[in-house]
Amino acid sequence: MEDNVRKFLGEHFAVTRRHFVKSGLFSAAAFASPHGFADQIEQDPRLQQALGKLETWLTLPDDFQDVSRGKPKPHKLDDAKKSEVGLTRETWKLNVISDADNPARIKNPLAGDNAFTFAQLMELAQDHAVRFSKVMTCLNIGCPLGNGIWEGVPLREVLWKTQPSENLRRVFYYGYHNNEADQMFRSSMPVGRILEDPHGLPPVILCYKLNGQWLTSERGGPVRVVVPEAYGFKSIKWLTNVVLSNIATANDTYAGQNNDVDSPLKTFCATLTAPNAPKPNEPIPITGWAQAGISGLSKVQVWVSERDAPLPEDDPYFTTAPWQDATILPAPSDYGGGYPDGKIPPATMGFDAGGQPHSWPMHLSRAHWFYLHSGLPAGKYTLRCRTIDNNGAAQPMPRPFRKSGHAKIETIRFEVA
Ligand SMILES: Nc1nc2c(c(=O)[nH]1)N[C@H]1C(S)=C(S)[C@@H](COP(=O)(O)O)O[C@H]1N2
Ligand SMILES: [Mo]
Repeated sequence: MEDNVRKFLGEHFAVTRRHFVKSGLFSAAAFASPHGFADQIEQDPRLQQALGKLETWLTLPDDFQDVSRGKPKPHKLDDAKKSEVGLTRETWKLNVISDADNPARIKNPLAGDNAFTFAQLMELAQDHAVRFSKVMTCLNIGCPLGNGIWEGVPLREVLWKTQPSENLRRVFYYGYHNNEADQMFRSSMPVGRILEDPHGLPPVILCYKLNGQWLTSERGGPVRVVVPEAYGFKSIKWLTNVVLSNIATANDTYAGQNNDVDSPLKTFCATLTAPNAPKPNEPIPITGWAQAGISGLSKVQVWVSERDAPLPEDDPYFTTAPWQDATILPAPSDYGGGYPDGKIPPATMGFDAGGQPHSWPMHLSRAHWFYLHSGLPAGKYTLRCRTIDNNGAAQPMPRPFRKSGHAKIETIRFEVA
């Protein structure tokens, strides 16, 4: 590189770096290495623009996409009605009872005058509250709904209050559904998952805060279930009833719609900024998001092929294609999400006392990535992107089935002209 060019880039880069550090997308440390990905950012203003458009790591509670059922949707009820049916913190009541059809033996059902209240939840929270990050993703939608820090009390703390002794194998639960049986949306978990956390997983919680703010009605407040490793349908909103049962199998409402209701989150990715009519031989900035499923996220990769070139035979998932590694963005300096200082609060699982992540990308959360393609001659092309999990499995494996959650390799067609 010519010295004067280097000098120009140096000055320009200082401005870029300040901009990105200030915007919170990168920490100053991320820019410290002279020949890392920062070089690519330095050299391409359109990549800078695309990165500048990325959402913060945490989604603002109001920016989550909504998957709510009900006529009317419970969060659309007026305040008086919400108060009447227990959808406010002041009036919320949770029943925790035995299943009449498959009874579990419990000594102390929580119902009627003995129903569990929000004040009691807050009492438990003093000693038992936990918070952790989780990406909320619908099994049937191809992109995450939002990434947040969810705070709550482990469901087992409330379960033990019922004094169960035997015949308890499954816990199912549902929320307010306008008191119409056919509007009920129910999920279930094996009791073992509620009582004990597999290595590295946070507990199943009764969640009352998202990103440090009271859970809004739209997000399922005052209280919803959050299952860290599960798709969204296990995280029941406007929770009103938990049923302790001796039923041996899942009885989720979602099972009736051909969904694999035991499928934990998959690792997958897609683009956010895709090639947009690039000019010949000009660099092509690409950005996207990725979800770290239960088996983690080790790489995002992209592959650009000529549209008319034959595809590899007997290789439906393109495992032998010349995939290129993209850059997964490092932990940001500003996590966003509505935290006033953009910092992760103390005692958040997965982060140290200073708010630094123990590992990155964060397990069961969303990451962002970019790739700067060096440019292509005029022609028609296909861009694909995929993830590699921590076991070395490439998307859409190891569970390619659509109704176990979306993990299809994204395919984008574009033309260089
Ligand atoms: N009570 C109730 N809880 C529910 C649902 C619902 O329709 N009713 N939808 C579920 C589904 S399918 C998903 S994907 C998540 C979405 O959470 P969100 O709307 O907060 O983004 O909520 C789940 N919890
Ligand atoms: Mo969903």
